[in-house]
Amino acid sequence: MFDSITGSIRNVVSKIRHQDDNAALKKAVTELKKSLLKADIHHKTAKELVTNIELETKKNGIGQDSFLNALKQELTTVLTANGNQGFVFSSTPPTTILMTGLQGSGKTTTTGKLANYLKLRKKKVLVAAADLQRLAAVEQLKQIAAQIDVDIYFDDNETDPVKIAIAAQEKAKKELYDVLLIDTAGRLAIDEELMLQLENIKNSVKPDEIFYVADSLTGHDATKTATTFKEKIGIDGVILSKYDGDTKGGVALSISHQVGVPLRFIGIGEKMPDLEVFIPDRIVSRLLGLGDIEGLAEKTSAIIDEKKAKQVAKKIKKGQFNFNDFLDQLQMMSKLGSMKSIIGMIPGLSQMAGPIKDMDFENSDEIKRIKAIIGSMTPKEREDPDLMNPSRKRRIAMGSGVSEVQINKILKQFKNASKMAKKLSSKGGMKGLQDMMSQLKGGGMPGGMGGLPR
Ligand SMILES: Nc1nc2c(ncn2[C@@H]2O[C@H](COP(=O)(O)OP(=O)(O)O)[C@@H](O)[C@H]2O)c(=O)[nH]1
Ligand SMILES: [Mg+2]
Repeated sequence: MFDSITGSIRNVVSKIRHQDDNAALKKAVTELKKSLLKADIHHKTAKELVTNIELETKKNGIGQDSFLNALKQELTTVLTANGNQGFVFSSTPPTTILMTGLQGSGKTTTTGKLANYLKLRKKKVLVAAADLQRLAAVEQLKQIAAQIDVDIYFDDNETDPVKIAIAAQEKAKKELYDVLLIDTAGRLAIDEELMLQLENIKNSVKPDEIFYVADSLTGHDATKTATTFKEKIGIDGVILSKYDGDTKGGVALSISHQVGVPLRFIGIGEKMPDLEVFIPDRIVSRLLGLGDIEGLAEKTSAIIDEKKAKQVAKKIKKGQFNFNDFLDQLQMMSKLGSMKSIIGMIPGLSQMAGPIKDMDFENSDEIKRIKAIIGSMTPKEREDPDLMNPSRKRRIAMGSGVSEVQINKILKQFKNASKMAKKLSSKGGMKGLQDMMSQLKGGGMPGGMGGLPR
């Protein structure tokens, strides 16, 4: 996610030697500044950052360690604007969040992603369709809500978004929802009418927080429009959407420093799991190539059912891992989002991950094929992989529309996967995982629990 910035930082750090002189340090920070600017970090932020890093490094004696420490400290400072981090619940539920932003910035999608994020953390969430501007807006939110199985408030006969917001809040209070997310209308550019409408909604429902969804592909404009929204209606946080398409990536590092409100989440894809909470310490760790184990643990613990995971682990050890378990694993992986979003969180992995980066657990054709195949098996076959024989395979091929050759290939992959999972569970932990990943990288091998062929 921060690949290119992490790369340039690593490059600069590697050039600093123990007991280097001022000139060498100067050269390093100049190079750092250049790459930060190239990544679209705001020039004021870049300047402040390198000035402070230079000062701080000198204070502690020039060397790689002191440079790294200064880098860590100053990056954290720049990323930490005053205000809340992540999602904060009000002491008097429902926590009401107003979602704002320009048209097309990703408000509706992000409303769904946030609802999904909260639902996975066992919260009762209501979303409200208060964008009555665009014809299809309500329908879009309905579809998203159905997809993630979250309740929605809408009223096809109402034309006033303020009334929708008020009625949604009443419902949320009465029916004891933990969180209410209100999706609002955007415009192509900031205009008075839009601001007035948001102001009216704000005054009527008194949201706990107002989030501004900024499209990271608009580069420096994202910072500018967020500032205007802050001045006009007051915002408590920024969510940066479409970060997956942003090859430069620097906006994420300077937006909170420039706007003066924290960056709370980043959107890293079109699908519902593609949302990352933005916690400065963790991001700095990733920027320095040190991974984010804490973030990974948080993410997986919300998704992976621990009891089930233990059962599966037991089965694997006993060699009883079957197709039902395999399907379960696949489904769990699809909730985690793309592999890309996970890799940067594991120390050292982003450098060696190569081909598995683009793995997509939800949509790849391979996974669809696997699901079709398992869907065409009888319950007995799913329980007992050893039952497979040529005539059963022929029947499954007919049922699933997948060729026998491919079925053979996938069965072999399944065998490898359970073998590797067995190895992994006996080795345990990080070492096993890294072995698995390097094997994946090296031979294009399928495998691991839910680790899949490309
Ligand atoms: N790749 C990518 N696309 C996104 C992301 N967030 C939103 N989008 C897409 O951006 C487009 C506009 O999103 P939408 O939620 O309708 O914007 P709204 O007008 O602000 O409500 C849609 O096609 C979304 O799928 C993201 O984080 N990554
Ligand atoms: Mg919308």
